[in-house]
Amino acid sequence: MPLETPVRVAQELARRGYNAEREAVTLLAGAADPASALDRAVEATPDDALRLTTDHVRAALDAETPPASGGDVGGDTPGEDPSVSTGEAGTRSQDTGGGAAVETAGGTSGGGRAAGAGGPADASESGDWAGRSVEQALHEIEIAGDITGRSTGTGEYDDFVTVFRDRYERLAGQLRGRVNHRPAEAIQAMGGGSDAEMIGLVNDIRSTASGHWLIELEDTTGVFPCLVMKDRDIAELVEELLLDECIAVQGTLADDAGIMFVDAIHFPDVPRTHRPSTADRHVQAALISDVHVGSQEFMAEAWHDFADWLHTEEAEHVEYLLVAGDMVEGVGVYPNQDEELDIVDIYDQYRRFAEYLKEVPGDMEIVMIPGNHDAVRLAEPQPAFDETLREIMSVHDAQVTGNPSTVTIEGVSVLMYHGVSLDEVIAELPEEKASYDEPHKPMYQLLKKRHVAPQYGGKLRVAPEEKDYLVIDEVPDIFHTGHVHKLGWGKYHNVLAVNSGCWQAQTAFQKSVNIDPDAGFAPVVDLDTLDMTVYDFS
Ligand code: D5M
Ligand code: FE
Ligand code: ZN
Repeated sequence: MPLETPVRVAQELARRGYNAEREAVTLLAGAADPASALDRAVEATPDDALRLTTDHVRAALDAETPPASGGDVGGDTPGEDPSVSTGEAGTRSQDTGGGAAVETAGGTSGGGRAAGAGGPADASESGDWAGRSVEQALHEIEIAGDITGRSTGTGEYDDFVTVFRDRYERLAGQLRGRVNHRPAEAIQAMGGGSDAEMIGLVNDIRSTASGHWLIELEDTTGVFPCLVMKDRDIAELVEELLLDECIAVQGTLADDAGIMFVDAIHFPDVPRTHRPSTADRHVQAALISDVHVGSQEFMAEAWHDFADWLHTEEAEHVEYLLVAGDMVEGVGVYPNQDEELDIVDIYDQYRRFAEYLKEVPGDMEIVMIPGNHDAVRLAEPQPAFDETLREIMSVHDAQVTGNPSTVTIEGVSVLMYHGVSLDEVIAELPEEKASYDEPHKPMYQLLKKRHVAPQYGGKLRVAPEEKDYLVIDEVPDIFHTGHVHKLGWGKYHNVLAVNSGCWQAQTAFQKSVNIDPDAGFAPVVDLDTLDMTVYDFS
């Protein structure tokens, strides 16, 4: 491939896994033989470097003229090169188990993008690239599990009974094949020493005076106490339990038949053999959330860079944009929030958000669910934005749906959920199983429990409906959440879990509690392979 233009050079470097300093790219493009200069520059770059620097290129160009100016090649020692890593984000995201690289798409670092110019300028620079050409006829989006327009709950006690009964029936259905369970009332009638198996919702978890765990399970016929001894391997699983989640237990009744000694605990879980579906063609989706327009900390520049980048050749296959809630900062969501508002009227916030949405290429399909900062009811499941808000955001013909919803794109199902329950899971579970630094891990727990918000109460408000919309009936191919403002991704039994960070710099509250948000990143997933690349616009 001829490498006469900087954009071509940058693309070729990107193909080989390198980011490059802008001047390095310019130097290469101007070389007598750019292709061989690029080969040499890559050779001269330390193996562990992610970024090609001007020095690497100079070394390579010097070596091109045979009587070289004396042993310069390879003179760059990796340890001395400050630009070897893409910085904090690159390193950290490797830790989060993702395995994909963080690429710097914004700013002045090349990587296939012209600095500062953005959009159309990039297109003209890239030689024969004629700009985005997206075949919208190929687009396919199906939406399921959306509460919008179906809410029947009145908040009465009976509604709670109905929703918990539905939760039990559906999750028990997933566990039934694995245990030969009996209803609580049948177990109550069994004799001492009998083997027993039960499926129930966790009603209570207590530790006994001697440090064992007493778990009360409830089904539609009654409750039964189950004891997990502290020295058993399964005691570790008790640390993962949340109230109201559905599990199965197998064990033996005590001599007086009043309690079950538990030998095994089963979660509804995702089968290890789960094989995700993929798209039939190379097409990508950007998964973002927590834009928080209207906040003083909203990162407008990062957003502009992201939107500009979407117009470049590098992003031509990014045909879908999924936004998992918190479009705007909202009003009155947290105490003293008004002190940090840039736009105080909620509708004006959505008007401004619509302006930002306009920057996104018109040929992209957008799907949006609400979050806890949005102007819809706070209790989950949350319905989609109402007519007025849709009208305000209509500039882009985005699809709006409830929180949660399953959005199937060209055969790949994406469970979108804003993520308020993640705070609860992180608070309840041990650090290694769920933390803000590895936000994909609490997502694994939700997949394991097959419920996006198992524990009712606390910060999480649940609206009782005639069915439990928060149960994960079908295993999704991708699970996409936001809310905790941290970036992290990984695979759980082949399901790609992505928590997408945010577009809001650290707020005063976050500072006070040491939350260090990952702001200005765009995780992009290949729908044909489910591989992830994170682009950095921060
Ligand atoms: O919340 C972003 C993250 O920060 C989420 O983990 C909750 C937490 N957060 C932010 N502000 C507060 C206040 N004031 N109290 C408690 N927790 C908070 P988001 O709701 O998406 O902005
Ligand atoms: Fe948020
Ligand atoms: Zn949120």
